[in-house]
Amino acid sequence: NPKIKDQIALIGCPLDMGASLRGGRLGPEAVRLAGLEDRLKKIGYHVTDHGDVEVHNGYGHQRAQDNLNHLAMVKEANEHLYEKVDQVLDEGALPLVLGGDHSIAMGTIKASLNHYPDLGVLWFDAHGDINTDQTSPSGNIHGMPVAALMGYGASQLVDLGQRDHLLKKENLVYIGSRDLDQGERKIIRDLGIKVFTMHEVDALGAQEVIREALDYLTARTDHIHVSFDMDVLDPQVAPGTGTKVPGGMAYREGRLCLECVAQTGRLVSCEFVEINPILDHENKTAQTAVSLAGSLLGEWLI
Ligand code: EXY
Ligand code: MN
Ligand code: MN
Ligand code: MN
Repeated sequence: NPKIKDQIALIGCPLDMGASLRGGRLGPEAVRLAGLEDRLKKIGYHVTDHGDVEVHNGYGHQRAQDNLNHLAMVKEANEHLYEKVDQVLDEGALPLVLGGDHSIAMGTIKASLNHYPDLGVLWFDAHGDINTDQTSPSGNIHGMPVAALMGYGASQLVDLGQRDHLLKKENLVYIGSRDLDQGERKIIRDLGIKVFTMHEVDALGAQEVIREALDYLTARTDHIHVSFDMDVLDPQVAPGTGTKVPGGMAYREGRLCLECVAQTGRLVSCEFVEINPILDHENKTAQTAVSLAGSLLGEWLI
């Protein structure tokens, strides 16, 4: 049976220019202050905090003519993240990346694909993040990483990091979707991507959804990446995030799903994103991220 690596590399990517709201840049530090490193050490991992990758954020928000808002800043941060994640994977560690807005999944996942071309991705999110510059209603790049990882949309995003390995459409599973744009629905349908919306989580239960999702992925690959957008949780559980959508997952549903991923032993990389302390109450959302990172790394499994 596969086993999760015993070396964890924490990497912060304090970028928030992929979103409309500022504040996600404070996410990595909020998660550190909520005690992530000690929590993981208690489970028995060797944990190294690599600090934050170099990021340049601006202030305010500008809608770009080409519908790729703040492209230069988003691209630069992702290039730095790509290099860092690639390096820690070379060293044999499991990267746990802290965001930051969800555009940073481009850097993390491209580096993980460089090591595991057959990588399977579990995308926990209220959103699809599969817009292109052609379909995006906002121009915000945190709504585009999945498309870019599959080779769709702006070449400036598709060409970031390695170009040899794209994320395969059959190697992605969405969980918790409940706010998909019309263009995104069409892409998801046309590509036949596996998706468990909140409707399925409610109707089937989290246990059945994660079982089906993991059966589907583990039949295709031994290597799993978890991209966890805090807005997959209900806003009452995770108020500190920028694009809240009612009717999200309960804390215990999130925990159960992530523990089931841990049980497969196939996790090779992960990220917790869209943590915005400015919108939070007493760092509750960062604390929840710490607990869920514990679950994903098998905290309560014996
Ligand atoms: N689908 C909307 C857009 O593309 O603008 C909202 C995207 C929000 C993305 C958040 C991070 O998951
Ligand atoms: Mn630079
Ligand atoms: Mn997202
Ligand atoms: Mn989201």
